Amino acid sequence: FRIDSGEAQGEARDAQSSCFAADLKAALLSHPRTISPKYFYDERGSRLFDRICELPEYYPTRTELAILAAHAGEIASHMGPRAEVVEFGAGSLRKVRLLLEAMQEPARYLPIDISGEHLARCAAELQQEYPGLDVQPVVADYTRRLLLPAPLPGAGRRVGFFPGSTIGNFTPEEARHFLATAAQVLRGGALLLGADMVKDPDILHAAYNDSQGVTAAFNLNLLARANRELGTGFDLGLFWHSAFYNAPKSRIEMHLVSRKNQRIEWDGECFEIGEGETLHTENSYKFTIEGLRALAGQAGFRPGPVWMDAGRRFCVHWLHA
Ligand code: AVJ
Repeated sequence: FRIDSGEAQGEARDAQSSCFAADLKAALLSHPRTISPKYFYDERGSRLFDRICELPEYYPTRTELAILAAHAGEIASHMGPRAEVVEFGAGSLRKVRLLLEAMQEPARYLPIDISGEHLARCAAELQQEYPGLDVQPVVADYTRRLLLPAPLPGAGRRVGFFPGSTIGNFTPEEARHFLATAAQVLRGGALLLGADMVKDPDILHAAYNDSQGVTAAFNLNLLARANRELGTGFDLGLFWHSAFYNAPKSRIEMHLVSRKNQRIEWDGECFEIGEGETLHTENSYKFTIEGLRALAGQAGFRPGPVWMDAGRRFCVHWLHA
């Protein structure tokens, strides 16, 4: 699973495309129609997500960065000397850099990501900046299985890093499953987990319905990507972006809503979508401190300190594995 050749990357990409085709087909045939948000992140989707993080309405990224910057020293002291950082998803070099700057002799950095090209770029960039750090990218879908290299001889704690409230994309059952797997591979170490908090729905609504329409473009990119990679012929003008807060489930839901009755012919099959019917593209769960600690506890972690911003918008948890 190491990146070692262009060929391996090509294979990984092809494998991803065929999963996308199968999952999209299954989504179109099911009711309700649901597809994993992991398919947002092709090259263009990753760029759109970077733009979301800069939006005035999208507070999570800058809030988490501020929390990490304010408490990096304390967090690093929990990590201890020669720690190894395992990052789930590799989109946030800025975040891990804040940790590495504060850590005492970081030993190794293992970013795990599904997108081989993005990962290779990020890893190479970081390796240049930290010549003494052992940077080993791992191309894998960390929601499926976690295979990590053995700890380095003489290494300190193995600390997982899962920032950005990506945990919010999982259903509670999926989150428990992911956390239980993470607890196993991090045993003896810890997980540093960033999570978006339950708050005024108006603030949440604005964050997922930005005035520049970048989130709408990000959502619609799922169909654009399908057109590019799978040859589905979706007319993007026939769908609108919908994002709303489902309070009983403490989650933002994103959907693509069909503006009219339409028929999609693809791969020798015909799919009908009625006016107002949706493709559910993302859940983004919001957490309370106690709710997240309980979830982590059920997965085998012992809850530790929690850092927050003054507005209690975002939280970063230290969880003992
Ligand atoms: C990357 C899953 C944390 O849920 O806020 C941003 C993705 N979707 N705007 C989030 C996202 C729409 C983001 N996560």
